[in-house]
Amino acid sequence: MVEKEEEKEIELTRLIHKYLRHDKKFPTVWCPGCGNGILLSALIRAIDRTGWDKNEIVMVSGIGCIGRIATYCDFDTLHTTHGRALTFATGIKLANPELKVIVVMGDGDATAIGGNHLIHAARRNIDITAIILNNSIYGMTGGQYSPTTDYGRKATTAPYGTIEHSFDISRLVEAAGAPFVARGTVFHARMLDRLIEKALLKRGFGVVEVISHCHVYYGRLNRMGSAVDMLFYQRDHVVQVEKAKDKDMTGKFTIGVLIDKELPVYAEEYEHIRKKARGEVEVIEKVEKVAAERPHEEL
Ligand SMILES: Cc1ncc(C[n+]2csc(CCOP(=O)(O)OP(=O)(O)O)c2C)c(N)n1
Ligand code: SF4
Repeated sequence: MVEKEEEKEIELTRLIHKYLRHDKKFPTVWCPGCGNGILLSALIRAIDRTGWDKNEIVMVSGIGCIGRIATYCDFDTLHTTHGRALTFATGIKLANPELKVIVVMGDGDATAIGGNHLIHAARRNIDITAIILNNSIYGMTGGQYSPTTDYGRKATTAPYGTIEHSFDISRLVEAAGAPFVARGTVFHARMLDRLIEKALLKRGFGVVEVISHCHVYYGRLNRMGSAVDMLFYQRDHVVQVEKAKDKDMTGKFTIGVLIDKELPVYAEEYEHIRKKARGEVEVIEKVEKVAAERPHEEL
């Protein structure tokens, strides 16, 4: 048992040294107990398992507490303007489709000011992984309600409870056309890294909605208790997607892989159009056809 614990610690130290700017940027700005740290560790575990070279990865984040994640990661990183992380990421991917582009956003960043970019990135099927940390509030700016704050819940801008109805982020991106959508929680930390790994390896726009907690604002204003109480809240309100059929889902949400399908990817289609415009496609298609018919001949 002790040996196992030691092994885990060694593994964690290895990941910290390999992937984080541990000697320059820590401690984080995050409040003790915030779910952001759990996401950070799940993310580096998932990245490590892909086997990707660090130099192939670009991490892009927006503004918000979770937006600071890019500061702590030792990849090529871009900490962009609020709501625009996906637009910067799209530019990077189109300029160099070989890069693995990971975008991390908060619920406010992704679905309020950046909502437009989110639905269009999903619709276009840009080959990017988008991780959306959903803590149901604007953490960084002091607890204003966001598009994911549940009806009736309190925020600093809704002291009597919000009268707006919340988005279901996963269903939103599914409806917009994303070929891979998963939802996890920071309570289910081990499952979370598996979901992120799947999204990273997915060809196309992969979205992972991560249900988390901001005990400092959302928790306090809505009397939900400590960070630990809020983690237990997540535990008690989820159903694994495979077990959700015929279950009463009132007040609950599903976790797991919600959508996984194949669709043409934007950067490849775009390259094809460029070749067509330059008159090169016909030639390439002809060469390929001849090669298939006469595999052993010199062309
Ligand atoms: C153009 C612009 N509008 C508004 C802001 C102020 N602002 C900074 S962070 C933030 C909300 C962050 O909330 P969320 O994306 O949910 O992330 P969290 O802090 O909860 O992790 C806002 C509105 C800004 N920085 N830039
Ligand atoms: S304000 Fe909320 S979201 Fe931001 S670091 Fe603190 S607990 Fe986390």
